[in-house]
Amino acid sequence: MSNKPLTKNKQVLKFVDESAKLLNPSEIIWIDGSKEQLNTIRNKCLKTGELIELNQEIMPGCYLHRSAVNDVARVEDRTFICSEKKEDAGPLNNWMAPNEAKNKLSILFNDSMKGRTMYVIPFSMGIVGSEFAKVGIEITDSAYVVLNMAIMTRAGKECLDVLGDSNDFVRGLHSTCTLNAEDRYICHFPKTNEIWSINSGYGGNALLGKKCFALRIASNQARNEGWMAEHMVIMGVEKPNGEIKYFLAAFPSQCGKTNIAMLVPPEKYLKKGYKVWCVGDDIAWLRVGDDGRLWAMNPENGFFGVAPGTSEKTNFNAMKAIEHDTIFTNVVHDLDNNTVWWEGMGKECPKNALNWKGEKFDCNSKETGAHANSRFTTSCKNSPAISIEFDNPKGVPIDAIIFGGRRNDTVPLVYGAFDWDHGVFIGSTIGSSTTAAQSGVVGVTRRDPMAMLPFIGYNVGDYFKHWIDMGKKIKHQPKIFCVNWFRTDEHGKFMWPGFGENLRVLDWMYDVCEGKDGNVKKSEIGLMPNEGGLDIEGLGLNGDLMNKLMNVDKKEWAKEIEEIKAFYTKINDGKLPNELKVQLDRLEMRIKN
Ligand code: GTP
Ligand code: SPV
Ligand code: MN
Repeated sequence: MSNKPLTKNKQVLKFVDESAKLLNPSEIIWIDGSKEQLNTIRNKCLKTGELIELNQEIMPGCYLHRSAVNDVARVEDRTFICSEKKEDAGPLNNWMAPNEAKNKLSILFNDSMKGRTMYVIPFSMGIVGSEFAKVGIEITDSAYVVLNMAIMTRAGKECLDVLGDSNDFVRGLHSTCTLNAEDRYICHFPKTNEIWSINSGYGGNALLGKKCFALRIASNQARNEGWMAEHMVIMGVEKPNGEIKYFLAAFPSQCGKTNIAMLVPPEKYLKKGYKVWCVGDDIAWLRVGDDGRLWAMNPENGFFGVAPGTSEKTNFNAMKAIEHDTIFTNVVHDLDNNTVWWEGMGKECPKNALNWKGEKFDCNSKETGAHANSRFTTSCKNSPAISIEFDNPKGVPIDAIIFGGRRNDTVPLVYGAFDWDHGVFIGSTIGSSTTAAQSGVVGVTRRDPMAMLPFIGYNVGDYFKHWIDMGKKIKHQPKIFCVNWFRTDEHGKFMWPGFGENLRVLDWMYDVCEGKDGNVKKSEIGLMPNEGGLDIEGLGLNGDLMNKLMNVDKKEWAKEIEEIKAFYTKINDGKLPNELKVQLDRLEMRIKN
């Protein structure tokens, strides 16, 4: 039942032929992007049980998927950068020699699609045919991956049309094979723009356009071509006068990117006329424009958002977006009305339901019903707050870059960098508590530079250097800030209300970008809001709590500096830019004085 190739491009045909020889599928389906074809594939999934049709009256176009129980998150320990030289992968990546990886994985890929359909997905990261977009082709045996890629990227025949005869496309080879976790590998070949992923069907392991291409491979391309690929939100903050400034925010996985990208202003701000627009919630490709500003575009077309904690209160726009045409993965299945549920949804726990594994769910059970890394896949266009610039191939000009992490101590609610290099230093040293987005221990603090620890596709020292060098090329540099929504009191409770109220912090930044220096004072670690600079009216936060939120504790910072030193030592194989060493020395001096 194979369909005809959708291109005459010899390189593409060669890639597909060679893959088919290795994988030995029973049929080959080229994804043209049409509704009809996706419908056929969806119907097939309903028959095989890969998808469960949800209540089409309440949630039209919505489906539930359960992944294998051993396959629920990215696997950083099985993710490899296969550069020719080990040094080029650097100290923070797993490395395998390209030949070794290919030999090892070829054995696993061999015949792995026997009796299965091989799908060929042509897709574009960025607006199809635009100057800043890049084409990829993912070969996969997972219909679930096809349906997700059709939401997360711009997929279909037109991507091949714009590719023409060109050999400039990323080759992604993916097979769920046996889902054996011991033979799970996510390998990247930066030199040849290839990705080989086997034995996982989940998220960033399998939707190859996302972390594998748009960050790990693209960070290499970006470095070579003079741009940047970052794990960042792109959002517009509109003031009551109608002016919009665009911000980037880099937070590690499960630290609030989707939430801030879709932020709903608090009542008081809404009334004044503030609006927030989402351009992207996870990945940003950044370039310097002819105007000397930094421009950002979202290479993705959908949101692959964390479900637990998403409610009308925390993320109204996401709740709206997922009302229709959405795939839910590993959430609770409410059998009474055939809908979905998760912890923190703000709705009563369903009495008659199945947990993420498909077992009877008891609301009193200690285990959560939805997996902590359960997700929804939905089109960006579904969000009521999507920016009108979303389809602008040039993207948007950036005024501020925000770094952040999940820290229960040390790091205050907000501070700003003195200048670009100081901002790069702050980004390079971000620490964050690990979450369920990656397999491994949850809740330990680790350095996650620029929220890119698992995504920098080359040597981290070179990556920092690239950040410093880019700063020199940007005539009108964005201001750089650091935030921490997660500081806790002595009872372990978050002190800052977060979510919509984060707009208050963004508003302070906005004014700093406008040069309103009256709102700013200097501290040992950077610029901070002065008395009254940050609007906390109506939050019920007393002065004492605010002091705790903003406090720079010298003892904690002395410890922080030691941790940064240890981290820098780990990456210092002569590659750590001197600019960052200087910044560390300066911070140490300021804290000691
Ligand atoms: P990835 O998709 O993994 O890259 O994650 P993300 O950075 O988009 O994280 P997301 O916005 O999905 O948030 C993850 C978790 O953080 C959710 O459980 C949210 O409820 C919670 N969260 C987000 N923003 C805030 C905040 O301002 N304060 C607090 N306390 N929690 C937050
Ligand atoms: C993340 O973990 O940062 C995600 C989800 O956005 S995944 O697609 O699995 O990478
Ligand atoms: Mn992410």
